[in-house]
Parts: sequence; C-alpha cells; structure tokens
Amino acid sequence: MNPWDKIEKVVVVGLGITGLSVVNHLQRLPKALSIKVIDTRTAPPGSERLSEQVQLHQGGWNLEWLLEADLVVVNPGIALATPELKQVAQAGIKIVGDIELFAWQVAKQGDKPVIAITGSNGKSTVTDLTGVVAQASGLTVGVGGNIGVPALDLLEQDADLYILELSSFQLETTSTLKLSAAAFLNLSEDHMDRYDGMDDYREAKLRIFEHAAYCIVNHQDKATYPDEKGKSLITFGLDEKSDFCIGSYLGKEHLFAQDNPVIATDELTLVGRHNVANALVVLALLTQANVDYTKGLNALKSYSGLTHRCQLVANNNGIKWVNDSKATNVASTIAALSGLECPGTLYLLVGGDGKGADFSELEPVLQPLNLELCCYGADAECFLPLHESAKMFTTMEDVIGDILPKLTSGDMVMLSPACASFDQYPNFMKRGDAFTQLALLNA
Ligand code: UMA
Ligand code: ADP
Repeated sequence: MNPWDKIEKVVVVGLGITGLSVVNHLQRLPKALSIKVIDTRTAPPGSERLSEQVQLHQGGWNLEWLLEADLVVVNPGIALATPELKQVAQAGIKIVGDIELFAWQVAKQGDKPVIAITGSNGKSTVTDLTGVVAQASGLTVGVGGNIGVPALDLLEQDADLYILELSSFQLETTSTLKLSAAAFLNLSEDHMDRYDGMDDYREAKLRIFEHAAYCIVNHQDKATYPDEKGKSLITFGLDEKSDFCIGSYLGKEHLFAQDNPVIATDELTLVGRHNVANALVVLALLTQANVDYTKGLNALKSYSGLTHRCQLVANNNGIKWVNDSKATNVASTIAALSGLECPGTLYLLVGGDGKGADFSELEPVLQPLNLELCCYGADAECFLPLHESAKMFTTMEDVIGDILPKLTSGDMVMLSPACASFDQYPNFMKRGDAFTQLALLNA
C-alpha cells in the first residue's frame, strides 16, 4: 500500500535543515499536496529559502492547521510530549519524522540497502568512517541523518548504499525503516530533559532494530541488546569473545572480524580505546551489509577523525589546545580524558546546557588529574563540587582571559564540556569554532 494514498494536507513542524528537506521532498513527490509549516521560533532558520507556495506560521503554534492535517511531520528537536502534538495524536492524526518519510521513499524505489547507527556516543565517527571505508571500497554512498545532512536530501543523488546516523529523537518518529544492518553503540545518560528516565531513552534507541536484518550490539554494554527474542545479533567489543573483537595475531593486537585478523590496532590513526571499538563497528556494519571492504582498509587506517572531536587545533610553545566541543554528555568527556597525556596542567573547560544530567560520575575521573576545572555557561555551577580547583566563569572568553597568563610548556587547554551548547551558541560546531578561534589567537 502506498502510504501517501489518503494524505492531502501535510503540516511540517519546525523548519531548520530538517524542515526544509521535508518541504523539498514533499514538493518533489508526484502527488500535489497542501504543505504548511509551523515553527514556534520568531525567526526560524531557513524561512528565507521557503518557496512562496508554502505557508509559514512562525512564533507559536497553529492548532487549527495541525488539526486539519492528514499528516504531521515533526522536527527531531521537538518532543512528542509537547501538548500541541499530544492533541494531534489524540485526534488520530499520524505523526512522523523525516526518517520515516525517507523509509517510505526508499521502499518505493526498490529497497536500496540502508545501514544505520545509534548510541549515546560515537555515532558520527562510526557513520562517517563507515562512509569513508565503503567509498574507498568502490561504492557510491549517501551519508546523512543526525550527522548534519538531512536524510531526505540524500535521495537527490543516486547511491549504492545509504548510511544514516540516527538520534533517539529521530527514532521516536520512525517505524518502518528497513535496515540491512543496524548498530547500537553504547548507552549512557543524555537528554534527560527530554526523557522520563534511562529506560525511556533506551527504548527510543532500540527502535533502530525493529526492521533490521542484523542487530549489531555492544558485548560490553548489555543495554544495547534488543529486548525482543529471535533477532539476529552480531556482537562487537574490546574483548576476545565478540564476533568483531580484538585479539592477538603475530604477537600484535589486531581487530578481528569473525575470527579473521584485519589490521593491527596500532595501524589506526584514530586514538583512544573507544575509537578501536568504533572501528570494529564499522567492520561489522560493512560485513553484514555484504560490502567487501578489503580495498577500503587503507582509508580505515589513515582516518584521523571529524572536527570538534578531540581535535588538536593549536600546538605552540609546548601548549596544546584541544577542541572536543562534540562532548555533549558525561560519557564523552570521560572518553576524552581516559588515557589523556598531559605532562603539565590540564585546563579543562566544562559547562553549557547540562540537559538535566547527573555529573557526579566525572568526579573520580577528574580527581587524579593535575587540573584546573574552568566552569562556564548556564550550568557552570553543577561542576563546582567535582574538583577542588573548580572556578566559575560566564563565558569561554572569560576563561581564556583568566588562564592565558598562567599557561606554560606541557599544559593543555581542552574544551570537552559534557554539555550541549544551546545556552550560548546555535550548535556544538559554532562553539567549537569559537574555541578554535580563541586558540589560534592566543596560542
Ligand atoms: N525548535 C523550536 N521550535 C521549532 C523548531 C525547533 O523551538 O518549531 C528548537 C528545538 O528546541 C530544537 C532546536 O530548535 O531542538 C533545533 O532545531 P533545528 O531547526 O536547528 O533542527 P535542524 O536544523 O533541523 O537539525 C536537526 C537535528 N537537531 C536536533 O535534533 C536538535 C540535528 O542534530 C541534525 O543534524 C539535523 O536535524 C539533520 O538531521 C543536531 C543535534 O543536536 C546535531 N542532535 C542531537 C544530538 O546529537 O545530541 C540529537
Ligand atoms: P555522537 O555523534 O554520538 O555524538 P561523535 O562521534 O560525534 O558521537 O563523538 C562525540 C564525543 O564522544 C566525542 O567527544 C568523542 O571523543 C566521544 N566518543 C566517540 N566515540 C565514543 C565511544 N565509542 N564511546 C565513548 N565516547 C566516544
């Protein structure tokens, strides 16, 4: 059955890059639809790119439009628990997200293979690296989703394989996406301002496995396993027992894919044990999607990571400046600190929008470090009890102004804030750019 059969009036909630991609997709469909957009912001991003045929209601809700719709397409940033959307659901009107529309279109085009990745941390790295290795192996790939390229925009170009990073927000409104392989990397606390608790957050993420041919799960994190019995599970882990694991070969630690050594771990340019796990997932995803990745192994070895993830942005006079703006939760900051080499003082910038998180898990990790904990932004106060050196600031600029005269060779200035950026920046990229500029100016 064509899901569009009974749909004539569509309301898109939330503009931004997702809303724009949805509108463009709806306009490309053969069926003429009535398209309206609601954005609660007074100046929604992207409104200047909306065509004249599309009506926009901005600065608040428009219940009349919503309740007249046959289909409501919501931006992932808007919770389904919002009272207006609850009314829509109660009225029996279907609510979907952009990924569900992507699923409808892929099914119509003959089910091109799609791979998807979710988890609390590592999604973008695994998504991007899977794309890089698949491409180097000779495939044309479309890489998108939460990584910043709306999934529907990928359908504009032909691809042999689609690779999607999916957030729990996107999965909440997705129900028919068929996947050749899906990976759930790990689960740690995040987005507690949006979910009723960890179970609620985990359940949203587990939706990735609903129609997945293979479920790739973390052997060392049982929360990533589906509750449903009878699924085809493939495990990965930094142990010797998983399907995709580490082990010794010719006296050296190697990545193993189903009992076969692939490359030595020290051949990876990526640093950190978490990135070894990420590389194992890449191998698992490509294997389960029937991609021969042999030709892509050099690309796997030389991959140095995405910007804003533990990125060395300046290294002058023996002082290193590291931009880890993408560390938007506690677990990612812990990953950045584990195994970190800093012979001098580590000036760690933390804070921002804490999303209701419990930061106490950071305390044992921070305690042994030779540290100055620089807390700034809306939730700076939450970090003060975590280390005796903690000091409070308003902005990142204030922090740098204070620490500059103290910096000496061997020190490191690192932004790994364990918080979202929305209190002071439009997104984590702009926050990382601001830090990088400060680094280049002062290094
Ligand atoms: N908003 C309103 N009213 C509206 C619409 C949006 O208040 O009517 C607010 C919401 O608080 C929302 C925020 O604006 O959270 C951001 O919306 P946006 O228009 O900037 O969103 P897009 O540009 O469409 O970006 C979205 C994803 N954003 C979110 O899920 C919050 C992007 O993920 C994603 O890359 C993009 O779609 C393409 O798929 C970003 C993100 O922060 C990187 N994701 C979260 C994360 O990774 O932790 C889940
Ligand atoms: P996501 O897209 O899930 O936010 P990223 O790949 O962008 O993940 O990385 C976000 C942050 O998490 C970075 O600070 C990075 O160093 C850290 N990180 C990456 N992979 C992992 C992992 N497997 N476990 C824990 N932290 C990780």
